[in-house]
Amino acid sequence: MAQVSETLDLSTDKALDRDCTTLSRHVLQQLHSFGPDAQDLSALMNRIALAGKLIARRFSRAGLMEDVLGFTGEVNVQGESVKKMDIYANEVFISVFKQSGLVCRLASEEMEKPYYIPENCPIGRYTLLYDPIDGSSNTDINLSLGSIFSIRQQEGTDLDGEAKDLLTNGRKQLAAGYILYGPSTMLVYSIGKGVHFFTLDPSLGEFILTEENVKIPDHGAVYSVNEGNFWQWDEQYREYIRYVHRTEGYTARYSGAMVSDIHRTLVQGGVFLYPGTLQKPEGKLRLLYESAPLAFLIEQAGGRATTGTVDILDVVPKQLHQRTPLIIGSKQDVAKVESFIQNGH
Ligand code: P6P
Repeated sequence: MAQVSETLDLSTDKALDRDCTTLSRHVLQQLHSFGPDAQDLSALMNRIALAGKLIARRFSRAGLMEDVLGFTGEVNVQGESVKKMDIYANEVFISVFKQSGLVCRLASEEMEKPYYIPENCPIGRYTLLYDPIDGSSNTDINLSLGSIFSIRQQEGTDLDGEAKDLLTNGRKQLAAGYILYGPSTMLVYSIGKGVHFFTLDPSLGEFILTEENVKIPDHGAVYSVNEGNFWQWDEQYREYIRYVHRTEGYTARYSGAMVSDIHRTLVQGGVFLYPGTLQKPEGKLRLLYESAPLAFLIEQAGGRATTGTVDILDVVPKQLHQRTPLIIGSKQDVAKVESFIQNGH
């Protein structure tokens, strides 16, 4: 009687093994552990994946449903008009974590103060910081968007409810990543052991591993910036843009959703930048739940992220919604922008 293994088609084996490499299994494999900390991180990532599936499902049917798209008429703590999807996605993260027993707080772009898990719910020792929908301007025009997340461990007791322990540098992050709602829904994450791509298989309802230990090219042809702000920048940025305009081999791409632009940069190389402007010298992007998680990922992939003078992961915020200028991407391309900022050429 032939051994079962001798009759199995290896290609089927590989496909089956890949389909079984779910996010939670991958996290445990990464940590080579089944201890409580590993199980917590695995469960945290699973909850994030559930949030991503719920948001992706809403986006995929938004045009067919009442009252999903458009503005709420409110303005958030950032002074930005709020989209209905911003609120929905914010609530999704709260709902999937509230009873998880994994977190004590959720800090979001959409909430002035962190949401503290109520006393009647199991309290965990992690904090989730997130931008529920990054790129809201794309919600009503069916373009790609994302969610950005960062996981930190609570330090101290936070008795005053001011979450001051979150005001530390980005190297304190335990995990970070994003969900990209594009032609396919992808979850990209790192727990400090490389960057890994998962793609949602709607027929399974699972995020399946599609690429491991992704490395960003040292250089790419694309520079990604909103040139509509050209005359609002310091001269050094304008000089950099003149350089890429006149130098063969560069091209511009800018989607309006940073997660999309960062994903392209991670895969193809290049640089994304959102400089400070005359009105907003600190720039538009938030540090704790936009720039720091993306900087964590890009550094894990062999790239760089800087304010222009300081590495993003070394910046210590003074307040939860602090903004920062951001230059992020391939080592050589980030260095080129820094050279114009620091030396004018
Ligand atoms: P602008 C979206 O609001 C966001 O935070 C990023 O996703 C995006 O890169 C940027 O702002 C777009 O801002 O000023 O170019 O429209």
